[in-house]
Amino acid sequence: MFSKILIANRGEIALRVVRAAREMGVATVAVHSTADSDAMHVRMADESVCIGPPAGTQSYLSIPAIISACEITGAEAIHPGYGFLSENAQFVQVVEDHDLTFIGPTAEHIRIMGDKITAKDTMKKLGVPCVPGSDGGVATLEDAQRIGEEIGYPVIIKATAGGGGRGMKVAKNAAEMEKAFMTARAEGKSNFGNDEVYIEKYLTTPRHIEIQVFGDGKGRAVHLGERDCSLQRRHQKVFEEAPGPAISPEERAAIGKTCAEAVARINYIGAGTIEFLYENGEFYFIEMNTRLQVEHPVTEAIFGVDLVREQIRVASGMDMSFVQEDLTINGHAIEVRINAEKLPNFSPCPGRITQYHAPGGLGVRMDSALYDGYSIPPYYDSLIGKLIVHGRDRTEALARLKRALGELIVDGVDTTVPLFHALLEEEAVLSGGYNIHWLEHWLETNLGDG
Ligand code: MV4
Repeated sequence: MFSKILIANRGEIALRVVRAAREMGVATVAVHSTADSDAMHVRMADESVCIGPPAGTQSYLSIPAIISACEITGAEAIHPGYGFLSENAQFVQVVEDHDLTFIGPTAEHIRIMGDKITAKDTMKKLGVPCVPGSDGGVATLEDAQRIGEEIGYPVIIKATAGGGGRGMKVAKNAAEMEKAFMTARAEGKSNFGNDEVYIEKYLTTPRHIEIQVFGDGKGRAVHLGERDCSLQRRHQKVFEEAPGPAISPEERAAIGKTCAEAVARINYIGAGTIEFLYENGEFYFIEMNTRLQVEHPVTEAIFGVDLVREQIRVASGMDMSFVQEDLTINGHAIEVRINAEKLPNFSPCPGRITQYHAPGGLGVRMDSALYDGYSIPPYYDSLIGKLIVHGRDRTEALARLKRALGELIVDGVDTTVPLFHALLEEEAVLSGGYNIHWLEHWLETNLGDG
């Protein structure tokens, strides 16, 4: 096991990693920008290093600064959290070149899954069900039009370097193909320096279901069921739950086995998420995320495992602390993302927290780096906390969520808390009968958003 690890991140996820490491007897190094000198992750870690000015590009994304921080503190491994350098294959290469350990997958796995055509091709060969569409990239408009006719409209054109909703265009019919194809290519070129695109059948009313997988890098892997993350706004998740209200135990076991076997075959190491669209009882692979996700706590709640602890274990060469048969689901968990944002437009709302009180009690977990008097800097993501509730069933989890939201006090800035109070009055949320479009329609109707 490592003696000391460095956390190349900030906010609640940096705290999350400090907590896991401390329970394992592993010392932690926080890194921070000059804007984060007073941040909670700096206070809670064993030691800290200032790595640059406020801009993420000059601090949390600065590979030389982070490697230097490892060298001066003697940290042996780096946990990247999510975002920032967590899915940067070049960073992983540099980490390894300095004889440090990246707590996450290999550069090669990150590279494969970062290119969406390669990811899909890889998953297809591993037996994972994919959305029908082009076989690889589509180079010309003529090919795009032919494929449109073959698979039938509507279709979606996606940039291979995109993902998470960036660089996608829908063509509802043949007449829309030219514009959609050209725009997707142009956006791929300008946003990612890569104009390669692929085409899929456009699924009109799916749910976003993602399977949590975990590998030891030695050919063993498990799945930890699914999360339903369909409630999103502009590709930002706002409410996530596990298990998925639409997924049966038989479906979970089958897709979970497929995913676990797939990642075992490629010797995947660490936490991964295989994203699917789910429609009419079928799963369709769209992307794989090679990182710990923001919403990992709902999976931790229902399986009773510490995913960050497992990440650190396997990165140090140890085995996972469980096998598939040990992993059984207990109850239901829901996470809501508390953002410092002003409704109805979700505009960022940084500023000073005049009062903070975290909810507590049975089945309540608040992952946040807030404290009384803290000033939320304007330079980073607006996520300031995640409220995760766990109950014996979905009904209990919903009641607990409402109760916990009522206890939460975040004064001084606007937050997304009022949105959750309102959503908990909605039949579609209470019944779990939503899809990926439900929230955006609701926001338009109820807040005039969009
Ligand atoms: C799709 C789709 C419909 N059909 N692919 C958006 C994010 C990226 N991960 C994939 N996305 C989509 N891909 C096919 N073939 C609809 C979306 C999509 C979506 C997916 C998940 C959650 C929210 C979404 C909102 C709009 C569109």
